[in-house]
Amino acid sequence: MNNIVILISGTGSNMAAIVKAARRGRWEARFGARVAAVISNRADAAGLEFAREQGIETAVVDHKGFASREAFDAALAAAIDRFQPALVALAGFMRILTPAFVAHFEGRLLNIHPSLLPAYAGLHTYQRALDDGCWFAGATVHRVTADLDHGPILAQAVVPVLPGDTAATLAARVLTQEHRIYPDAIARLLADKS
Ligand code: NHR
Ligand code: GAR
Repeated sequence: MNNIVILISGTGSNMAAIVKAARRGRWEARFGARVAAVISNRADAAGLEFAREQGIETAVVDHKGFASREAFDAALAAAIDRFQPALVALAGFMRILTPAFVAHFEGRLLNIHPSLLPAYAGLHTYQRALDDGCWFAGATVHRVTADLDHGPILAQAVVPVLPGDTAATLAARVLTQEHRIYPDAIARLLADKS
């Protein structure tokens, strides 16, 4: 079985989009793939409730319970390894991962980032794009490397910046595209494997 583990920190709408795409696209029949677990670093992440309702295993590894990034990442890696995943998808996961963690999951780690990388790596992407006067913004699916938001690009979507946009309205426009390109990129990777 090609297990997929999804890491979240909050709402989990990208995670939900992947779960729904897996069902609609019959990933189990076509690729032998399923979303095996959703893991959050925050116990109050809303996405955990959706995952439980779908009958998906959930786990919480709270970064605040660890003295160092290395210790947190080791516990997180152990929680993920239980599922022997073919893919680990960061979906609004908000903790920077150590080089050791990235090496352990090399070739299996993906992220969706709310900008047209390599523009606007890091946080506050919408406000930075607005402040710079960009006419376009977007989202990127990329492989995760130790170099934050700099891994190989697997998919991008471009959206216009519209008059009167705020960070919130731009984020909402970008997010609808994220829900399309992230499941599509994962399905392509699974198709390549099978
Ligand atoms: N880790 C590595 N090694 N490489 C990447 O490309 C990663 C990563 C971990 C997360 C997602 C990323 C994004 O898409 C991601 C990509 C969190 C931060 C951050 O500064 C930056 C980028 C991303 C995720 N986090 C703060 C930290 O100290 C905490 C912020 C918070 O908790 O709100 O870890 O944007
Ligand atoms: C998404 O826009 C995602 O691209 C972004 O957070 C949102 C999560 O939404 N990711 C980051 O900013 C990573 N630092 P979701 O929880 O509803 O999927």
